[in-house]
Amino acid sequence: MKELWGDHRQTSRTAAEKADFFRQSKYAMFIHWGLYSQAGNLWNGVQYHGISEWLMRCREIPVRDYERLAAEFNPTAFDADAWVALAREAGMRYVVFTAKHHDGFALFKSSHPYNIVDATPFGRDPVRELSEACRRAGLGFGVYYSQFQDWHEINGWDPVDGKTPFEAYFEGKCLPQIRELLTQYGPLSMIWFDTPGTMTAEQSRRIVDLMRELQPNALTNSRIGNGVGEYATLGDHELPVRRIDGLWETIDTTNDTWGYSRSDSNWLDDGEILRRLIGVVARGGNYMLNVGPDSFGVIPPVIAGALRRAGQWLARHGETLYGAQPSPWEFAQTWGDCTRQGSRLYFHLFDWRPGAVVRCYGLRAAIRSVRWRKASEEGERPAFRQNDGWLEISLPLGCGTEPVEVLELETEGEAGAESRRGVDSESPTRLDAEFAQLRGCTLESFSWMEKFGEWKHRKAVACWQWDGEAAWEVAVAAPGLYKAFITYCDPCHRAWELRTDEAERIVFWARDAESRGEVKRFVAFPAGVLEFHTSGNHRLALTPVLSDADPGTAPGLTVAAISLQPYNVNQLTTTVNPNPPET
Ligand code: JFZ
Repeated sequence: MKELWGDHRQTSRTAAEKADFFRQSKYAMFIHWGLYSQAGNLWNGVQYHGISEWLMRCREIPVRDYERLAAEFNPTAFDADAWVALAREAGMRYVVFTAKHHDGFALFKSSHPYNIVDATPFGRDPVRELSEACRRAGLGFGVYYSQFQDWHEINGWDPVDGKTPFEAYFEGKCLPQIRELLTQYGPLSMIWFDTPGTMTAEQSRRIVDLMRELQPNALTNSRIGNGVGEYATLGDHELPVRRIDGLWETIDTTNDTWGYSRSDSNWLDDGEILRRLIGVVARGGNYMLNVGPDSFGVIPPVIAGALRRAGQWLARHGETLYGAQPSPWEFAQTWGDCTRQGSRLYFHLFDWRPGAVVRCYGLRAAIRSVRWRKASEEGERPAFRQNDGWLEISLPLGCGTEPVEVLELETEGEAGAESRRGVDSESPTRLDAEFAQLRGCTLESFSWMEKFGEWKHRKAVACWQWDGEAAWEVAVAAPGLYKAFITYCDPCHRAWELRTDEAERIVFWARDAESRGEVKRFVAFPAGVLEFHTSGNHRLALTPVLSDADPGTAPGLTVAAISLQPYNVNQLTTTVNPNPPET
């Protein structure tokens, strides 16, 4: 499947006003709906698992057999205004709908006969109805179009007319349908392209030129291929750990499939939706979250409810996200995440306890005021202090009722932040691989599927030499003992060492955390208790322990993070403890 991704992340510059629409929006609804929704991953009486929109390809269903779904497709409950109303209640600012996915079936009236109006008893045009509903609701509207993969014509297991060369498909179906979408459905916010595969730069450029000619205000994402997109689409479900500059988005599913599947009810809840949305905005991106309506045209009620509850939070606190700048820090905090609007910072608390101390290191700005955002009243003003680079905010004893509480800070001027990571004295602190200084080892990007189409992405330190070292520069809030956990996989069953600049060291044995093929099974293992004798700046270094038992083999360990959990701290005290080491 990766061979279909092509050059899918590079982008080119875009006009300011188009970029501004994207930056202001932050949150959008992705909708995958088509003949695969009719099947719901059930085929010939067998229930399959994985992303359901790939059923035809995964099960090698001949075109003629798959077409039978069109004859049955009659989603009588489809109501464009209801879908758009949900997007609006969810706090989403635009909708992107699958006009044609890889199966080649068009969800709009196309001159190509394999379309919902001409080939189904339903006989209506959802692209038209959704574009009009979005305009009525004041939401942007875009379409997903699979410009390279088309299993009904060229990439099919049993193509109708044998192997059509891509150029013939490109000229005969792809460009004509893109032109139909650009000329018959009103203003589009974007066309969202996918899996450019082996398209040439000239072919990608021709699509972009057509868009600029017909709809110059419509954006193009990076999966148009060949670096000519205007904003970057990360890997599916990719939640970046480090801030990313420029225009970009994370796309995500509300369960584990894009298209509707009868066997997938692994729904996100409202808290998870908000934490992912906030985390992506805090790193500088947009979050486009998918729903997969069923064969009747109904968005599963469980996830619709979660989206509405998250939307109620956004109705109270959305100004902390829409149009916000990323966190001054490159990374998330132990207690949650931060966004910025000019000289105002918003601390989003994902997990907190009444009376807890919210602590962060390295803010380069004086704080004028701190207010706990309460929808009902002016909000309480927690006590705070800044000292030695640390900001400490003492939460009142009152209990909050929000899935995410928000502190609003006024700063003297625009806040910046140190790259050095603070080690909290009362909550676990995670040091991610991406922030390590490396020698004799490298930062690698891993992507794998848990089950088909359920992509996971992780950066980790690997390819170690014997003199290799991964080191983190930290600022320790308080001296004392900290229990270290190492999140890793692929161990070579040997000793490793974690050492501080005060010559404190622990040695641990890398035990089994076997991955299976490309599937990386990262596990947080306890490594030992480490002491910092002083607060302030320290250096933590991870290295393989050389022993005569291993003269030839290179040390192997794929390290994703180190977590430092205060030891002996009474976890029942008023501490914020949102990031327990991963398990
Ligand atoms: C593609 C489609 O194949 C899939 O069905 C769904 O529509 C998804 C949104 O997009 O899947 C991809 C494409 C690219 C990557 C991962 C999954 N990628 O670049 O990591």
